[in-house]
Amino acid sequence: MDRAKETAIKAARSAGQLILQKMGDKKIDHKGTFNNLVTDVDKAAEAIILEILKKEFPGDEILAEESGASGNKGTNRRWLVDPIDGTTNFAHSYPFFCVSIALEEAGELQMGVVLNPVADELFWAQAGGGAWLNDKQIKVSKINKLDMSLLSTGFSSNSSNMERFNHLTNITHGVRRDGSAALDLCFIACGRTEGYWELRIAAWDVGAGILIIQEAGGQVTDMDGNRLNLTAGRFNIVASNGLIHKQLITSLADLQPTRTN
Ligand code: LIP
Repeated sequence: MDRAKETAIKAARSAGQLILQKMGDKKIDHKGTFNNLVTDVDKAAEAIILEILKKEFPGDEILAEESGASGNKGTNRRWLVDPIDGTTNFAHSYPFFCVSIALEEAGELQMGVVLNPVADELFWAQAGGGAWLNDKQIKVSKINKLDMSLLSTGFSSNSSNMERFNHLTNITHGVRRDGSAALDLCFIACGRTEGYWELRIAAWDVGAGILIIQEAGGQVTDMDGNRLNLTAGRFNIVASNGLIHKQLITSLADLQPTRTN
């Protein structure tokens, strides 16, 4: 698994270098709706990552945000790649985005890497090996009360989440909407926030962050508190330091006008 981690870090750093170089020189396009953005840099960064992964692991399957599924479908090893998580931020040169790369084996997350190239923060984890920020091990926070917690969420282009955002904002220390699910998850892992939720998120957005939180002592489930199914196209997610998980699930459920899956 070390070779997978080293390869993922190499790919993330190569993509991160290009992303920073192109911050002031990108072409913005839309995927479907007017506010679901993609740039030429997303695609170029993904091409760099996939070239490195396919050279090192030609027998593996890859699911990437911009190019979809590729590689060997018959294997039980699947890479989850988001070349720029936080594309809308990047498109506006708003400096909060990352590269997210994860590896699943037989349906279990084994390795995850999230690189924030602006802050030069590399979050990573291997199953059973703890969670790390650069060369320091990280742990979730010890805050055990929802009303003392700082949360985050996202508004993927086709989900309504405003009522929950308002409600949770009023009963906690606040809810941040940073625009990068992978970094939202890593911020829980290193104790900067205590919880996160989002509707209709994709596996490539959260695969690496899920393992990093779990290895940092946190918890990730669906909105009912059950195990996530990463093979679903899009799914609802709740993540936390574990200590506030039940309180967060309950508060979100209090408000669900209709169950959205
Ligand atoms: C983004 C997610 C974010 C979500 C956005 C978007 P992308 O991923 O990280 O949490 O709210 O709608 O899906 O598209 O920048 O890779």
